[in-house]
Amino acid sequence: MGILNATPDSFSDGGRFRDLAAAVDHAARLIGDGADVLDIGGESTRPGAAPVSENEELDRVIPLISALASRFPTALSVDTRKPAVAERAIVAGARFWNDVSALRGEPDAPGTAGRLGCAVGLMHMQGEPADMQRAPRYDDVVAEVVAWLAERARVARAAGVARESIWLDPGIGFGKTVAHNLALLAALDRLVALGYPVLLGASRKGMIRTLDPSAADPLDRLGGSLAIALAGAAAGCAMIRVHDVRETVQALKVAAAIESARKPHV
Ligand code: YH5
Repeated sequence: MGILNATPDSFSDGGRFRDLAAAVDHAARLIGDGADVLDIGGESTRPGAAPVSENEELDRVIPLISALASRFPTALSVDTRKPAVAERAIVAGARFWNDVSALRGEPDAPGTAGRLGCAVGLMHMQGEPADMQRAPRYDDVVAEVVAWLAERARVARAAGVARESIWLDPGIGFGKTVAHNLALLAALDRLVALGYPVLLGASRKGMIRTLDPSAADPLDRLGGSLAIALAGAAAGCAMIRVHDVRETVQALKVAAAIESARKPHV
């Protein structure tokens, strides 16, 4: 899954059309680099980010999804917590609702997902983006995240979402310390064992900087992002959300080739 930048360039005065053209160019590059899915979000959910209105999110995301759906056969994902935005995105051609609130954004979120019949990504988050990194606390982070996601999957299924349309995501960096993130990454097999496909997103995230203080610039976090992608693939994750698609696809291909060369030993 390639992350498509759909938030406006605040340093450009070219307006909406320039932002749309730049996003289409970026999409073409991600597809050429080997992305199977493009994730399109109009709301920043980074720690401390300001909320975005529904109209603003629609204006950022819907014209872009329409433009991409008419140009490329690649699956499109909409990263939103708002059911109305998800619905318009699916109608415009998106196939996947990536919901970092796991259908808790609004009361009609589960019902909307069931009615739309799209695939949904349910991500774990403790707290809200505005305050989630203030004091993350768990007794047993792995057990709590796995049980919480199993419960959100149950809610989705009760609302009519098909079992095979549900994806689970541990939400790296969303209300978690580096120790919590590492415990989750070391126990991904327990999430995979629930039987739903697992989506993992850690590309360029802050934990990489904590482990390598020289990587203050997110662009200097490719090595750490690849290490996490490979750990995820080894544990059985079915999709990895990344900025650097070409490098990640290459790393995953080499790891898969090594895996296929493994000789069974008695
Ligand atoms: C995710 O994990 N994450 S938005 C801070 C960074 C870098 C990247 C520079 N949406 C996820 O990517 N959806 C986001 O520091 C997501 N899983 C799913 N399913 C945060 C992000 C980022 C934040």
